[in-house]
Amino acid sequence: MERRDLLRSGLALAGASLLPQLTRSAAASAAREPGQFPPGFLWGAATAAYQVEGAYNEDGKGESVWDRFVLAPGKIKNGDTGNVACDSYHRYGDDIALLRTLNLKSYRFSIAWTRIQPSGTGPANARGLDYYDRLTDALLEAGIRPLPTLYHWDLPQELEDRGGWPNRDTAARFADYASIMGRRLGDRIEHWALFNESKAFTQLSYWFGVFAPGRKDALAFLKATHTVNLAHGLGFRALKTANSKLQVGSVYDVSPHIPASDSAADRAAAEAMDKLSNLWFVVPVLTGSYPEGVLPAASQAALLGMQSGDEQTMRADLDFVGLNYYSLTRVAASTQNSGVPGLDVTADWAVGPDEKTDFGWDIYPQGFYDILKRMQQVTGKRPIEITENGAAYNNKPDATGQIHDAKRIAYLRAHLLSLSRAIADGVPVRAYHCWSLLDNFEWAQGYSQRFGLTYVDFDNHQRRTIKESGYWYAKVAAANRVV
Ligand code: IFM
Repeated sequence: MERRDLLRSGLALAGASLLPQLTRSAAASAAREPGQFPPGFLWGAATAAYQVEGAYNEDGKGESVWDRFVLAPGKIKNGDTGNVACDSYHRYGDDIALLRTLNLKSYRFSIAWTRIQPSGTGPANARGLDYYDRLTDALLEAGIRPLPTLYHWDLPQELEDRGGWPNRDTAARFADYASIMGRRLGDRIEHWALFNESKAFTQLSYWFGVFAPGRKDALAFLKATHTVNLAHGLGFRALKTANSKLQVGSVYDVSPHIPASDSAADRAAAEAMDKLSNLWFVVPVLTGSYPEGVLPAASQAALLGMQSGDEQTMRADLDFVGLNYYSLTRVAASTQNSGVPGLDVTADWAVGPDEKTDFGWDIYPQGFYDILKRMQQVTGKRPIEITENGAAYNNKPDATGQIHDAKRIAYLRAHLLSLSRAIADGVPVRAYHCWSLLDNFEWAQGYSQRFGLTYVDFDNHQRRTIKESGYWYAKVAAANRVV
């Protein structure tokens, strides 16, 4: 049997037979102890290409919007870049060894589009494909399920130069890229996520201008949201055409939206922002239409650049849904013009009375339970994977080199208890991925915010040291319950 056939048959055992069983057991979860997870629950960790890979210009990789953005003065704390990051491009073997030490069975990573199509169009770059081929094979050999995300924010710069996500043609380009990946890795990777956090990157990149490419243009933002929804439908079908057995989902960042006060204006603002943030991507993809009550009905189609047939194009009957949860969002009506017609609001993760992480985000584990129950009303019986959850704490090694991060353990413990309650109450969650396996490049914050279960010494050859939280999480994964 050839090595690839061997891996493929391994996948049939590791993925295809395991996960349906998880879905069944999650549904039949009734009488479990608090903090106990269903048999077969999948424990994992997550990273993303630009945040960990480095090797920004190696092996034919093209320039992405983040490669360009980090060079602009004042955009990234301390002038940091992802040029080297955790050097996972060369050290993916070390990362897989870490996953094994942590008893994890699922690795969520992302694929850098610019390694595959350096300019975002045209033929595939063989050396880029080879990298993800090696990573995939090494994960499968280690008994770890690969869960790639096709788009974690690193748009090819040439596509941005042609208009970026506000240009609806970008949806078709994304589908071409998805097709290349499905054809190359679909024989070994069963589960695929299309996008990471469509809400975060469209808002931050095109509306607020703090993420690459740094545009502050509310109308461009609205168009970007629609192109991304079209790309979901097209990308979904591209993967299914490449291999009809693929299980295709997407990852949504969700958060309960709480009015900052009981005033009617704040309550209306919270309701509208909830729809724009929690529902604006998943609802159109599942139903073909946008939530009402955000944009003025008469101008919505024009604002989004909708064309006849788009309702069908963006629809995709996702096989699973990925949810990321970090904090709650407090929303207030604002007198400032946001640029989005009918939506003058402020929304923040760091203004409540709750204890904060080092990033300043409110710690609110109950919100994890609440938002899972709420999203289940939209996603129905579809299996859910928690694709990210975690906290930034910036503990440094002590004199003996150990990293004591008790606050991260407390954060994870409280959130896992909430999650186990949601599962016991019928939310069909089959997997949890901690953000992140490694301290990494935290976008506009550079390396100043550490989310890792593993400490990375960026001044010392990216040396990795598992933190106390990592060893604790390894015990949770082995016991399948909160310890
Ligand atoms: O680091 C990010 C990740 O890229 C997307 N989700 C939130 C994380 C923490 O900010």
